[in-house]
Amino acid sequence: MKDIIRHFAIKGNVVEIKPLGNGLINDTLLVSTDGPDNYVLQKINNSIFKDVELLQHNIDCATAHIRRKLAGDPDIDRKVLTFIPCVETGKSYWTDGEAYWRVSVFIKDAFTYETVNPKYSYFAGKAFGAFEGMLADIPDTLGETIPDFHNMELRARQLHEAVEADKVGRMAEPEVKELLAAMLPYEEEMCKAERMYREGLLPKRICHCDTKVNNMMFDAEGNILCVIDLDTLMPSFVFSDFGDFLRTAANTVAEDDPAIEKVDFKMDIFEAFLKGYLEGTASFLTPVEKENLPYAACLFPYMQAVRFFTDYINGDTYYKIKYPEHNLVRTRNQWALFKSALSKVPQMKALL
Ligand code: GN1
Ligand code: MG
Repeated sequence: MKDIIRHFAIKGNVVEIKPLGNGLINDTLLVSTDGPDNYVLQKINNSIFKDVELLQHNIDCATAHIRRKLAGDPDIDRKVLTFIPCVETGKSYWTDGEAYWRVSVFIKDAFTYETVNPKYSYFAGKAFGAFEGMLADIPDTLGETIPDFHNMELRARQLHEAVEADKVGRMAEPEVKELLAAMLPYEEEMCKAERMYREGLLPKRICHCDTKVNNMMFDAEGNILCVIDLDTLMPSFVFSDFGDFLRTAANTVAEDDPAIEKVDFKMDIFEAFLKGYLEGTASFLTPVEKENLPYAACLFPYMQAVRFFTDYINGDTYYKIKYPEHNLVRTRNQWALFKSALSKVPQMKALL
């Protein structure tokens, strides 16, 4: 690890390197130094992010743009991520030709949470709305780091392909068959964003696309500092950011909690987030985007259930798992969340 760090222009000497956080895709490490800053070292999963050059281009452009917007803010270094250039190339990543690594400054006195209360949910809504707003006028062209990442038609197709191929024989499990039969009737309705897009009714904007609760950093007083994990920053529908936050924040339990009888979509979290998000996006959100926010709240648990399920059927090749049934447990959980959210759509519409 120290040999890797050497390729980045960090200040001070490395004292300790240890694992950080619980992402499902990249490997993340905290690098402590005897200098003024500590750092986050990440090994980018380049079998999932196949175009690291594009990925880092998106991140470089977005962080530079946000930095320009925040110019003069005394706390700017805690409000936007700083990536450390590679000593040899000046780029924001280093590769030995096989693995890809990057280093950012570890934000001081900041905290992430796995759950939020309504007050924090309101702040998060405002922050993600403002984040989209800040990127609305970015002059650079950003690409899709994972093509069609939140395209429900693609995710549905991938599920069908997995079922057809049945690579590890899991289609023989009765529960797998049951879950599949339960999911299919909702597929067409859940693909409506793609149809609206083709009809020219829905725009794509630069979105974060991984607005899990734990991708926000708060200061000690509970104010939002910044949004982290920018790998999936790309053109998408605003539903991505609205829906994915609620998928994690409005669930009474974690996304992989086996106690699915406890899964419930919390309306107080929805209400607070909706309020914040509408305030944060007031300057650009269109009526079509707005009226479909309850759909977005259902779409993301659905899409995540389909994605975890596809990975389970494929033999767990995408998400990190801690035990053999992990992806199935996640699927059950997200499926229960989808059903709960769906049952609350009338309430969501009333609040909207
Ligand atoms: C992955 O790595 P992490 O935990 O930030 C995934 C998200 C999923 C999430 C489910 C690139 O995010 O889309 O919603 O797991 N990221 C990618 O927990 O697929
Ligand atoms: Mg993450």
